Amino acid sequence: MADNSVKMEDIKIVISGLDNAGKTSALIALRKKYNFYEKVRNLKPTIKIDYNSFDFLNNWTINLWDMGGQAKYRKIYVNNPIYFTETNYLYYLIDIQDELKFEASVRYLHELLDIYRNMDYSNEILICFNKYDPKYKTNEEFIDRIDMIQNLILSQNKDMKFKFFKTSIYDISSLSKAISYSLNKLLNLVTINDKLRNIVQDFHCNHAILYTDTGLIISDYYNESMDSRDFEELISNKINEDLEFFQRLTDNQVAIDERLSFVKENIEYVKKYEIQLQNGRNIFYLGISVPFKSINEMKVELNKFHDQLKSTFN
Ligand SMILES: Nc1nc2c(ncn2[C@@H]2O[C@H](COP(=O)(O)OP(=O)(O)O)[C@@H](O)[C@H]2O)c(=O)[nH]1
Ligand SMILES: [Mg+2]
Repeated sequence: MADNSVKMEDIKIVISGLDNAGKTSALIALRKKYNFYEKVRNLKPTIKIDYNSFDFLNNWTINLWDMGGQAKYRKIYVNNPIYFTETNYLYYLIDIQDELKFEASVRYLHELLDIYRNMDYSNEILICFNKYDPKYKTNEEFIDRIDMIQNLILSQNKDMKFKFFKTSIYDISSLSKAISYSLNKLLNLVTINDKLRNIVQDFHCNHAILYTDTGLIISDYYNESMDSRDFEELISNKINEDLEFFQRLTDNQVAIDERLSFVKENIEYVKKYEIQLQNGRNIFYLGISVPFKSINEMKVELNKFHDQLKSTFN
């Protein structure tokens, strides 16, 4: 029998931070996307390490190591750096609501950074200011706090690279953006990014966002004249809506090829793409906001997009 199996490459992502930073919740929220709040409220502290894994585009197995953050476990990890070997990406969550723990959190981060300095980790360290719930978005105190911690981390670790995110389980798009950022580095997205930019510019769209069926954001492009705060919020809401929609389709095994709705003078259009592979298939959704009058022309363009996806992802 011919062996059609394609070897999946393992990617190790370590999710660390003090206990109660929201690590386990973030992973549950990312996976479930809706109706998870009850589950998250009743979480017990993670015992040592929780492993989660999922397939990414039929090419990678993403292994998430949720490192229980209680002091006794932190001590075990720090004394046994073997836990951290072969990390592809380190995410570190800081609970932005718990002022009393900032110092301890930065201290533990520095312990981890010392371990990673002695390993050949050359990627960015991904820092999430977590529990930055939508209601705090305009809160000056929170913004100042985040600035302060960010500057502290940067000034004390000039030899390392960082990328900062503001995340919350009450805004799944923020979590999806954070995790997608590192996974997208595994891909060569130049053609896809260019294509989305061209579509948005040529058809005067507000946005175009390409997702996997598991809700990772592969590529996105926004109309540059719309970079206000309001627009950012609008887009987050839009992404959250899309993510819930895709997840509900999967959970209920509903197959649709497109969806169309009207928002003011625009059409919000979602198109599903299936790319057949030797060892399965990749499913993508493209969400796009296009002026009403251009929808027919746009649909022709989006049919062509299938070929670009195919040449990039198989
Ligand atoms: N307000 C808010 N609470 C959160 C968020 N994420 C987690 N929590 C709460 O924080 C507590 C600890 O979460 P958990 O995931 O167990 O933290 P862990 O110890 O880092 O794994 C739980 O009660 C969650 O409901 C968030 O984004 N915003
Ligand atoms: Mg936990």
